[in-house]
Amino acid sequence: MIRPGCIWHPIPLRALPALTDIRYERTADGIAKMTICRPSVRNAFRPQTLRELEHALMHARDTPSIRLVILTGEGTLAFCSGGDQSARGHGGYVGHDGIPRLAVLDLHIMMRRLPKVVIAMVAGYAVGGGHILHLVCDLTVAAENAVFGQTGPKVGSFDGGYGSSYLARIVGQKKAREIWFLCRQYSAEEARAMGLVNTVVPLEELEVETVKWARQVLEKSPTAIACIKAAMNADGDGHAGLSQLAGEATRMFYQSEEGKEGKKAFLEKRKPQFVPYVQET
Ligand code: S0N
Repeated sequence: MIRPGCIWHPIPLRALPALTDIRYERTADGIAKMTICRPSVRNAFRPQTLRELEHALMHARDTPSIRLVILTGEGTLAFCSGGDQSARGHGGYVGHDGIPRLAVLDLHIMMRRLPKVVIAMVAGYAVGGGHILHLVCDLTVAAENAVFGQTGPKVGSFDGGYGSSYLARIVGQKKAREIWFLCRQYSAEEARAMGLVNTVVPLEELEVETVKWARQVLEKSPTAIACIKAAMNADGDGHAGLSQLAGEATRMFYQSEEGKEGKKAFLEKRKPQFVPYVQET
């Protein structure tokens, strides 16, 4: 028999390296901004970019004083041009470790599950996987120079997840098929007309207007916002969506006297007294 002590070795958890592909900043009043900083490739994402965005999203989720996230791209030419084609190998995008992955799908889910609003601030191209990134955001503020579209069938890729079914929910089946089958580019105004973006503003007003939208959200009840986001996602996200929505209910239940009584009774090794909390329905 192998003694457990002989085969098990601790796994050192490496601290995340300094950010190279994104900038992560915040305002004093609780707005975080994540900027993809790869302008020489129109802010295309590689595995490292996605890893950094995931790390920043986890930080935003776990920091109560951060109440909203703005996702954007460096410069005025592109929000994001999707997966970096030079990092694309067989079976996914290859990072430093040489393993091909389709990690952007995890990022989509993290953005959907974040109980805080995510606003896409789009200048220039939001195409391919970059188009899906803005799609998955809760709101999109676009500059007049913004250009939207899918490129997958031109470059030999496609997103059958949120990039297809959720897109069709937003713009309708016919339009979504047009977007994917023809791979056309759409102006900011065309995107607004099909419900893909919330508002279009002059490029020089993009950040001011996005922060204005963000601050209007910040004035609202954070619990109401978290619950409504979870509720809107629930029908598209199946059990995972229901779990997120129910998680918000659980969080509130934990804060109630009834919820606290269950825990207190367990720790005091007595029977819980739930009778005072019986409600008439
Ligand atoms: C963005 C476009 C329209 C900009 O055109 P413009 O302004 O004329 O500039 P260019 O001269 O074309 O580009 C400037 C430089 O940037 C490089 N570059 C641009 N985009 C990319 C890119 N995506 N990857 C790598 N490099 C890029 C150019 O090569 C050029 O470099 P230099 O200066 O050295 O010549 C135009 O550039 C364009 O059409 N870009 C390609 C858009 C595209 O097809 N993107 C990929 C689409 N596919 C995906 O996004 C993958 C989806 C995905 O991620 C996924 C899907 C399902 C499941 C999982 C995944 C997953 O990966 O996890």
